[in-house]
Amino acid sequence: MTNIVILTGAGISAESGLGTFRDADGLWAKHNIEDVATPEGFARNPQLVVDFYNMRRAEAQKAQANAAHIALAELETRHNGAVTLITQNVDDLHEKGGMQNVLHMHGQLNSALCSSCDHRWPVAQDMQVGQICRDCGAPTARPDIVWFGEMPYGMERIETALSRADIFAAIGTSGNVYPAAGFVQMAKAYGAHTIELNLEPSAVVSQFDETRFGKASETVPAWVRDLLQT
Ligand code: BV8
Repeated sequence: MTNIVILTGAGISAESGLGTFRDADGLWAKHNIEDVATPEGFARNPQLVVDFYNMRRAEAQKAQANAAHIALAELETRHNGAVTLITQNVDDLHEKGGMQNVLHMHGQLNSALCSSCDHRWPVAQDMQVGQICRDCGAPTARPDIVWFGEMPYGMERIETALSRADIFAAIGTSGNVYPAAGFVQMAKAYGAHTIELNLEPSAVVSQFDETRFGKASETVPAWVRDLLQT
């Protein structure tokens, strides 16, 4: 019974047409991180930030899961040990691909958060600046996204899963953002076999026991086939 922990990043959604962050034509090439992915940026110009996430929510809604998302859902169904999927992605393509349990450590486009009372509720349409909280009625709704300088979600569950991992895989992430980029080190310290599946070497590639380079829609189904045959 092997426990598998998987961390995904924007690269797994690239072939579904969603932009990554740090590729040449990525989101950070068109937007300033400080302006759209920090609490200070939101305080400075909430309309810019709300528009940025409205645009990404609309794009994600039109996007379809690709073979990589679908392969991971098959692994979750057929693997006889635990499969813990942690994603840095805020889209719902893992869910669209059939994954039952997804830990969105950086939040989700389809969720709103009230800055006053911490209430969360599903959103499918555009959000507005000063949107009213469905619970406390204050005009303090914001996108339910973890910005830089904010605590990622689920860290205790993540650390527990990493401490029990026999296999840790990072898929489609450049390894630039912490604490996610540090998970491989934690898993390794607990004795996990670590593998990176990416289009090109990440910033933390040297910490992996195994690497498989290529497009996620090809490397992930092949890796899942290998796992399910063992
Ligand atoms: C925190 C919002 C503390 C959601 C995001 C100095 C040193 C170390 C750390 C820090 C530091 N200074 C500041 C920090 C902390 C900071 C950080 O790490 N900064 C970095 C930039 C240095 N981290 C934080 O602030 C985090 N919080 O530390 O809190 C704390 C403690 C106590 C109490 C309070 C607070 C919060 C981090 C979350 C920030 N939010 N985004 C959104 O808008 O989506 S991060 C952003 O980057 C996204 O979430 C994204 O998921 C994440 C990682 O990017 P990737 O997914 O890796 O995407 P990227 O484009 O970079 O790479 C894509 C990869 O895919 C590439 O490798 C490419 O080759 C590959 N690829 C492309 N196509 C394909 C492919 N692979 C396969 N197939 C393909 N077809």
